Amino acid sequence: MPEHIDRRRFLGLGMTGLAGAMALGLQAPRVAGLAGSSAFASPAVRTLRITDAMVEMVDLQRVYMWTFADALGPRQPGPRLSFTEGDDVELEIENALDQPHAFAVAGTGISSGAIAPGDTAHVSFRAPAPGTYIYLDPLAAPLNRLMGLHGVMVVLPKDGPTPYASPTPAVRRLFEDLGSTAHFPGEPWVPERSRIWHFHTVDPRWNARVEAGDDVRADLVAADYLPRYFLLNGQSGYFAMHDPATAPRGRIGQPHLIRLLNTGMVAHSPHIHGNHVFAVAQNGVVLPDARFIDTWSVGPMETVDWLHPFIRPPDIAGPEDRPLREVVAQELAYRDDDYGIRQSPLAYPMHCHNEPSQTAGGGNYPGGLVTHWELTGDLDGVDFPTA
Ligand SMILES: [Cu+2]
Repeated sequence: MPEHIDRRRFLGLGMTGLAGAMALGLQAPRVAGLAGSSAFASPAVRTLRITDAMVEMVDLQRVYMWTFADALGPRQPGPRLSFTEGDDVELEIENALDQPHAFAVAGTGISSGAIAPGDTAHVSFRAPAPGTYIYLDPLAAPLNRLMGLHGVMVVLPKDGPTPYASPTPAVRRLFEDLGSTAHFPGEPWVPERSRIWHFHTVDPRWNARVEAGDDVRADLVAADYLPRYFLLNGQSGYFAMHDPATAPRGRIGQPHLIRLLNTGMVAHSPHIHGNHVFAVAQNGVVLPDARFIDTWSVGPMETVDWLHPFIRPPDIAGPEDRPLREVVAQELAYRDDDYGIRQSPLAYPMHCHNEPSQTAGGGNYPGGLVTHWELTGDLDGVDFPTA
């Protein structure tokens, strides 16, 4: 009987996993981005179990999925792996399912090869160049990945002002300018201010076939795929939007890195409001320029890193020599008395411009791939008042 993952929980863990996380003192919703994953710091041996789970979608439908589990239990997506460049990593991969599976890191030579049902493989590697990686089961592509066998691996450099070991001059300049120039007043980027936006799709017709024990042909899945759920870090709609581990949050002058990746079957066009961002790396390559954009296509199995500058939103009119808490004091003081909805802190959406992805279950809006970022205070360190 597969474990049940309650889609609505912040942690996205099964009940056992949730209790386990609490026992370990981990507060996943609070330790966001890289800080969250450092709880599993390298270079210890780490076991990933390839298993199954019933995963609750945003409309309460339960979908059979495959997943990588660790000591905290199964989750969607799999556990985040975080290393420093040059770390010696040792993984044990257990295959608890009934057909061959594998572990590989896309874009690298790291692979377990096929693991027979019930077997365990050992994978040793040295953490590759700093960047954002997708790990997955590459067998029966794209079926095993779409069934849920995927996760994120982040590698950080040993030091330096950027997330990369060998940044291009433009990207190095961008990060060096943060907190040290008139156009980016405030603080430099620090690794703790990072988020991951992991996109995925679910077509439950295929999951049901696999659950029923059918021998599903991967080429048929690719030819007849109709996504019904769109996930962001394993969640959708309200739950993706309000998970502090997903939504960047800070004052003006506290830049964030956002690592976007797509393990689903359709391309996404994430669009961010309030600030433009800089695209600094794509598919493992640090970009030669730092393009200032507000939307960017992320196709299946692609990655892109965004530097979100957290500047004062240029769309807010008013004297620039006065703090926002004075310029928009009336707006920040607004509170809807019927619903208790506040306008402070300022929140700006990120949604996907491929509109069907904003829905769930064939039309429920806004139940799809959507989140936001929050601006909590001014450059001088004073938080906005809340009504
Ligand atoms: Cu938009």
